[in-house]
Amino acid sequence: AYKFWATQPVQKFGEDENPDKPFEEGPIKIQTVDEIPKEPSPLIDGFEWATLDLTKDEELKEVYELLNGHYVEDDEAMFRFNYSPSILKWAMMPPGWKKEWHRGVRATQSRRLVAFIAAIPVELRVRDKVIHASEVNFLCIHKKLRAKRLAPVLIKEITRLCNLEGVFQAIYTGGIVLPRPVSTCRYYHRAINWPKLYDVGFSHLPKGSRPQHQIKKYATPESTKIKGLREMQKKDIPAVQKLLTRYLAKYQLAAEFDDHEVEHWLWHNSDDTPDRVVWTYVVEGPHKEITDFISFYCLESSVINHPIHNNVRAAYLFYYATEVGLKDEVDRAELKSRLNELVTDSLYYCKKYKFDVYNALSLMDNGLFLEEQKFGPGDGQLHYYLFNYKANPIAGGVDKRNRL
Ligand code: YNC
Ligand code: MG
Repeated sequence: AYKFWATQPVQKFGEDENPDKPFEEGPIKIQTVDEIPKEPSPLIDGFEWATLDLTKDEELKEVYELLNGHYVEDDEAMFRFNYSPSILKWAMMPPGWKKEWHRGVRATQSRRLVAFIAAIPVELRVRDKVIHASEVNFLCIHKKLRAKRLAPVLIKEITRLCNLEGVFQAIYTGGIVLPRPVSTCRYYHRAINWPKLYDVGFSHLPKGSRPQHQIKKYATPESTKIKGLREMQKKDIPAVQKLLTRYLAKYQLAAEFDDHEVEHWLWHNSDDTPDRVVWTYVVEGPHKEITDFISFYCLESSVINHPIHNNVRAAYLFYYATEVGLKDEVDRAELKSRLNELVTDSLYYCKKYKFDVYNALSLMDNGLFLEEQKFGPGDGQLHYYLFNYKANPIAGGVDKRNRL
């Protein structure tokens, strides 16, 4: 098993797995840019490499259509992620993005895009070390070309393209088990539009319950409660950046964001994007200081073969931070109550912007509010992987000992 992965610089199952014997963390294989081939490996006959220019609407649309028809589905093939063109730009064109890292495969005759993989730059902190890395995502192969060992070819190509830019480490996530997760999270879901989620088969009626009871259970607040809560504005970027950086410092695995990245990932510029991707709310204190913020982004899923509903509109809880979690002696009870207030208020906005469900992972401090906010565990797991970096395991967040 893992014929391809066994050849790659990743940690193997059964190696260095004694929790009582932590090891020194760092790169697995050391290389320099001049050892890296300047040309891609050849593809099988009839296919060729293509760099996709996502600043061109036609090429963005090609990626959108490939993913819309062939990207990640749930185990029962009821839902498939439907990343909108604006979300794809947001996800693949953050500060420092490179056109070369949007790599595709075309059928030579028809010119049709049949496979894709992407990377973005990320400064990744693993415990006390910061790695100049990439994040690999959107690996997708047309359904008719599956199980032909094309995925390893795409993965080796994106590795080559990262290496050529001096990047030798990467982070990636997936629902499947590969050698070897550095951390594993579970997905949690909080129903907002319960009748629709029930209709599409996402939510079930618990034994002995009635629809009316579920609808009541998942009612959302009539208004927000936190004093000083308002939408993030451009002027808030430096304050949000500082607060986020201080908050993320307590986790063992996190990205580092500068002001430009905070602007890109968290601030919604109402002047452009036709369909909105991200919502961020800050709390402004009496002296104009930003004491908290919370954010979520929109990612729809297509409902496969349903007579009435075509899509489910999901909000994904994104970053948050609060001064309450930053005192020298953090009072868990106080943090818990503040996070619950923030999430409750964000739920008000999820409802206002017509989301059907609010999704979150068992990471950061989410274990402090998931249950109270009526998030229930889903079937999906999300495994986190590091490429060419050896690290001791990092526990997910619902286990409170050791948080991601
Ligand atoms: C996967 N998701 O194990 P072995 S997540 C990594 N991530 O290799 P074939 C995967 N590897 O076991 P198919 C993988 N899925 O023999 C499969 N593999 O060692 C491995 N689905 O290749 C698998 N998107 O071409 C096996 O498989 C080998 O035709 C088999 O293609 C797979 O984006 C796939 O779920 C996933 O489009 C493309 O099923 C296809 O089945 C598909 O015969 C629907 O491949 C969409 C989907 C995956 C979403 C994602 C993260 C990708 C990370 C890739 C690894 C990056 C490493 C870092 C590189 C940069 C380094 C630097 C610097
Ligand atoms: Mg294949």
